[in-house]
Amino acid sequence: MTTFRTIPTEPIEGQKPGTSGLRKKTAVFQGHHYLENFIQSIWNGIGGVQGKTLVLGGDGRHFNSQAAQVVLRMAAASGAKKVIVGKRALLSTPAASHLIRKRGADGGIILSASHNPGGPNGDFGVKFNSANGGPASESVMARIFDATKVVSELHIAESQDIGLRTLDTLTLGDMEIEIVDPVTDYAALMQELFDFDAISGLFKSGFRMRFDAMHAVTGPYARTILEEILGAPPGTVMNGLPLPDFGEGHPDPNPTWAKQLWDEMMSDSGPDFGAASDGDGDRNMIVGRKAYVSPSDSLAVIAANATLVPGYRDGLKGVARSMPTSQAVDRVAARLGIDCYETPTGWKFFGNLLDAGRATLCGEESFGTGSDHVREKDGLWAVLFWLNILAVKGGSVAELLDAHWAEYGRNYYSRHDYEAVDAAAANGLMDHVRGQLASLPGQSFGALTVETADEFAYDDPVDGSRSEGQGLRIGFAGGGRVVLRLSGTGTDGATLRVYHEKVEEDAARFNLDPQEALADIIAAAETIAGIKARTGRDAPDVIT
Ligand code: VG1
Ligand code: CO
Repeated sequence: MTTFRTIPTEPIEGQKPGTSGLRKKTAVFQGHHYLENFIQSIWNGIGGVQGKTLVLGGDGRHFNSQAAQVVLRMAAASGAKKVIVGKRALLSTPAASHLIRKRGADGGIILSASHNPGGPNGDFGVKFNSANGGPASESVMARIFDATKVVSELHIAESQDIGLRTLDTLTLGDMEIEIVDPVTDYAALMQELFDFDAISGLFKSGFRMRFDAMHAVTGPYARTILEEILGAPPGTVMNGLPLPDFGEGHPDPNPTWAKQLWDEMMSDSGPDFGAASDGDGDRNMIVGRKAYVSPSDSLAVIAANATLVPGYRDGLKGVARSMPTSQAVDRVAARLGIDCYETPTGWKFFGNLLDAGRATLCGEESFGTGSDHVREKDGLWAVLFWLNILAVKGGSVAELLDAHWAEYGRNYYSRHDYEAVDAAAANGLMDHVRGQLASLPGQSFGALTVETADEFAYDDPVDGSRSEGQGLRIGFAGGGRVVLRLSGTGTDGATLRVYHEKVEEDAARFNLDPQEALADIIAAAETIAGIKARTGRDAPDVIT
């Protein structure tokens, strides 16, 4: 007999979800009632889970299993009908999104702090997704946050070990727990969308690839799909074993943190194609031999070539990108004669556009690309998209990029991150720039003249909701831009993100180092924002 308890609790300050769920230091999540308070507040914020079916999984980081047990015990105590959980409580974020949709579940909990480091000294996180499979909207998250401020009791089944290591169906009180293989349904979906014969033919022809799973959740997915189903040689997947601390790494697929892969790809004898994915499997980095594909360009190339891929043969309904993402995809959309939406940062803003059939592809400059096949960004999906395009078109990644720029022009792009900056200094910097917005248009910085300057606000065309304060943007004559915003996923002080973009139409200048090509934009950002003086930093911590 399962015993349920009602335990009094007190609200804990600061449980405000950010860009993607609630992220805190692991030790904070492990603190007294911290996780329990937040989970109870999710239930309370969404009107309870009585009779509902939920999906549950996580990226395998430290505290994943223990937290999954707590979620199950709290779902049972609040009357949930069923929880579908990945074996060992593992599910990548896109696989969880797919499972919610496929099973018609009412929502899901994803235990992940995504690209943030894990382990006892790292970060932990909890995301809540709605019945459409996507991150809950701002208004739902606001109700959950409100619930954290008044939570007074916790409902939980008494402590016990719920075995999640075998594919079984269990019960906890009246609640059913169905344990599923995390990979099977996701792999089947990929097989529906992509030409697996063409991709396996590519591998048979001797095409060499390296996929860096960064010791995070995509290891098992990549091994099954790339090596077992598509026949890529064993060893194609590196760092494929998920580890609770990601092997002491930072599971963020970019040139800085996927250094081992990067070095291999930048050598003359490197593989033909490289890719990496993040902690929870929703991000991707694409890189060819000596050819880095910026995420913004990746989105544009995918959009331009989408009809080569079976799942997208009928064309795109529209595309969407987050505001700081480069405008490379806008040019493709214009050529295709389809709509291009500009949304605030964070995948939750794409949900309505995807649900309403207004956009087929979405992307963010932060290594996120996805489509209407799920309601999250999807790392392996993007990798398979590139493989499918290369298999059909032939040629190298570098050639594909060159051909794309020759057709559309190149949007040089770079993001500079200043991490763990003093929060007051970071807010001061934003205020300083905000104060100049009205007077910037018409001013010149070197050869650049400001045309527009504003603080981005988004009016959702589907539900009419308005989201304000979504980043400061300064537009220059000729299409260059600087965007500044503060991160909503960091857990140390503030992280300042400065996004730079410049449009190049001269083919003789398509192969510059982006930092060089953007030098005048970067200098203008420094002059306007006083970044060095205000952050006390000489250079960004991470450049992508
Ligand atoms: C960052 C990225 C944003 C992304 C978010 C979640 O947010 O900039 O584009 O959607 O992370 O990605 P922020 O607020 O720190 O800039 V994931 O893969 O970490 O869930
Ligand atoms: Co992620």
